[in-house]
Amino acid sequence: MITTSSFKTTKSEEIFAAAQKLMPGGVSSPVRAFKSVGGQPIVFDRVKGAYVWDVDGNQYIDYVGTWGPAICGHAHPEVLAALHDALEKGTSFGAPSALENVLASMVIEAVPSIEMVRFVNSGTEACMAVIRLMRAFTGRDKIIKFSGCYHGHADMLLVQAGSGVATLGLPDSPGVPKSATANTLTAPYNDLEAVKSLLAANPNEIAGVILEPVVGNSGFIPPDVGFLEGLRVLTHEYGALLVFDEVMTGFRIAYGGAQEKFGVTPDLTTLGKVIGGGLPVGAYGGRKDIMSLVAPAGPMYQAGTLSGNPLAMTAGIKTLELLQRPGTYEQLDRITKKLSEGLLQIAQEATGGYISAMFGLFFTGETVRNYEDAKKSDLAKFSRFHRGMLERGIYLAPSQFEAGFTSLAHTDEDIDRTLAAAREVLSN
Ligand code: KE4
Repeated sequence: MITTSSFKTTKSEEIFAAAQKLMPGGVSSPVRAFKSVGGQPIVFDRVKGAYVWDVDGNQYIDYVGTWGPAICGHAHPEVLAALHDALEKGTSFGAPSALENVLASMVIEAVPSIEMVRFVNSGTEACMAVIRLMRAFTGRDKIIKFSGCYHGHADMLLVQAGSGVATLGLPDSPGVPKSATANTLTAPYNDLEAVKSLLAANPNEIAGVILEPVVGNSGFIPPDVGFLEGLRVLTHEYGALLVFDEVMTGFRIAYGGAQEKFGVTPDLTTLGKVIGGGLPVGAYGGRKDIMSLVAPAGPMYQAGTLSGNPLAMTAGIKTLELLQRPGTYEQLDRITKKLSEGLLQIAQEATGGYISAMFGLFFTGETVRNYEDAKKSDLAKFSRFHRGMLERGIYLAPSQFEAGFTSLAHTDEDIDRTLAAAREVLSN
């Protein structure tokens, strides 16, 4: 167990200093840089189960889980064994493999909206492709997204985005031409009236609505009762498509994702993270009549050298097999309930919650229903909390505008240790 006095990060600091000379901000993805929580990021040496060890030998209980993929725990022995076998056959084919059929069948069987699926290499690619598909199918150009939702870094989606964009307080992003975002309309999350107004004001022009069915990229924000159902009715009414971006929630909120949990079936779904078991993957899928437009079956072009590669397919297949085991989601719900309710009890002036293996905490007494609300929470207090927990061996997402993730590897003892650390940090 780390204590504040034993918390040494000398090697992390050396490696990160060198990294900043080699890579912008010293990282391969902005949110890893700890910009909004202060201090320096710790440099990972290895991960296993619910734990991370940094290059200085400190061990942490990990609630980021490489941003979602590690839902079965890091470096799961059965995933590693499957990958070892797959490696013997090569790392990339660039040609059809039976493994793609296996994972595709598992995804189609699990996710209510998906009748056909296309694999890509990231959630960004999946969301970029699904926007193109929405437009190809409807012949319309405009889309609606929600402020604070993040769907990867494709130009047309970098509008009032969450996650790292929100973390860094960027007003969107330079380099994105106005022409690329002119057709991207935004509404506050959980605001059906705002969506209805946009649909009515742009008759026959809106290809579809894309959202995180449970928001993780503004911090954890669940849909109001009736919000998802309302979007389903409105999009039907206006001939627009409904797209659930389940890159984060897929196979985490439930085996069939948020659409299974809430009983609302979109027209299209994007996936990522969990279905690659820690290797680069993304996917988009949905109604057969829509997916049949995707090249080479149809004219909508999308491609990728490493799409469907045998290693990501193997890790994804094994991960979903592990998640199919009886009791999985009951265990994830139990352990996350204990953590989330414990944190809220300790934190007092705080709000938040959890659904299955996804949780969040805002330091505010007000309800957080959208990104604007989230921004009003005490961000400075979150930063102090993050640092205090890190110094006690608890690794939380380094941004208020991210969700926390548990896994099948987290134990009651881990949760007890986490709550003990939170009591110490929040009592100071
Ligand atoms: P990737 O391109 O990072 O694989 O997926 C983009 C994406 C799309 N949709 C949702 C709902 C997502 O959460 C993401 C990516 N999530 C962030 C963390 N909130 C990835 C971490 C990072 O950017 O480093």
